[in-house]
Amino acid sequence: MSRFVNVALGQLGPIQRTDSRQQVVSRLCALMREAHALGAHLIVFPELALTTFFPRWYIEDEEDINSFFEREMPSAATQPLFDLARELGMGFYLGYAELAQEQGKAVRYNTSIIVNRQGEIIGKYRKVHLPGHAEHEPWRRFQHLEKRYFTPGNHFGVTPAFGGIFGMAICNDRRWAETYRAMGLQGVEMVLIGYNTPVHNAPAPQHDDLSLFQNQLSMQAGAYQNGTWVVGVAKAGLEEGVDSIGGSCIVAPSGEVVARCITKGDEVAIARCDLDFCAIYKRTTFNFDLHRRPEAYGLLVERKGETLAADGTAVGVLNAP
Ligand code: CDV
Repeated sequence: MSRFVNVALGQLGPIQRTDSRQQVVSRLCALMREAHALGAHLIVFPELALTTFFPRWYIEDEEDINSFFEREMPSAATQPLFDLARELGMGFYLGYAELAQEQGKAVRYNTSIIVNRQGEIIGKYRKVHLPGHAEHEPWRRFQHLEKRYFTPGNHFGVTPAFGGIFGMAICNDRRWAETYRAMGLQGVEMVLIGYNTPVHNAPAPQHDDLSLFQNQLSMQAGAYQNGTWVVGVAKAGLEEGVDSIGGSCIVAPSGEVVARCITKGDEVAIARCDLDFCAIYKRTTFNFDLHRRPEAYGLLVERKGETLAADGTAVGVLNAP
């Protein structure tokens, strides 16, 4: 049996601060039309795809900060995306900054949604792993203030979509094994990820030359170790003086890259992905029920020379002579 989903990478080049939502949405619509012409059922856009990557700036004025956030989805500015999805019969994944109201208080999240082929939102995810820092650090060439501007999400769920089981993650999430495993344990068959990754890593500049390699490494490992497709999409190129990696790609459950963007601008690349290709990995090498040893993965603590599992049961002797 085969369950094919034709998936398009909707990579974006830079978005400058002065670019309006309307200008960005028309670029996204152009990518969607191109992907549709190539036979796509689903297009994946990057993290914070509606604006420039504003956490690079220390901004004090609350209204200035809020100008990068969406109070509703769809909004007047983003409605054309939903209309086009319905017209073309094509779904999309979109990252954006969300200003939510919770118990009468405004809360900011780094969010993504899955929209189905009828143009309806069927899943929402709020970024769990927020990188960077919360206070202004003037020694950096540019800031990475996600910890200041966003509240972390608290859940990796999965959504039935496009005939399979879909998951979402955002940028830094892709570097964490737990991201994929949390969804792998729920049977995920395709994980959609958007990212903004500057080439320069201020706290560890010696890693700058490895940024593209480590991007792909994380997604290939996550795909293979959980028997799932992984689709990673960049906002790339020189944005407000900061150079970000491209390297958007689609990774099969085998860990192989089956499609890849080659520029750092707006670009579509497509792959025909068989969701049934996950099963052979989930049934054999990564059959979790058969081979995982959760009892060995708990937090280990030492008590009188014994090693204890998190529930207090003795599982061995630490530092045995
Ligand atoms: N937007 C991100 O989450 N970017 C991080 C950077 C700070 C390294 C990333 O993991 O790509």
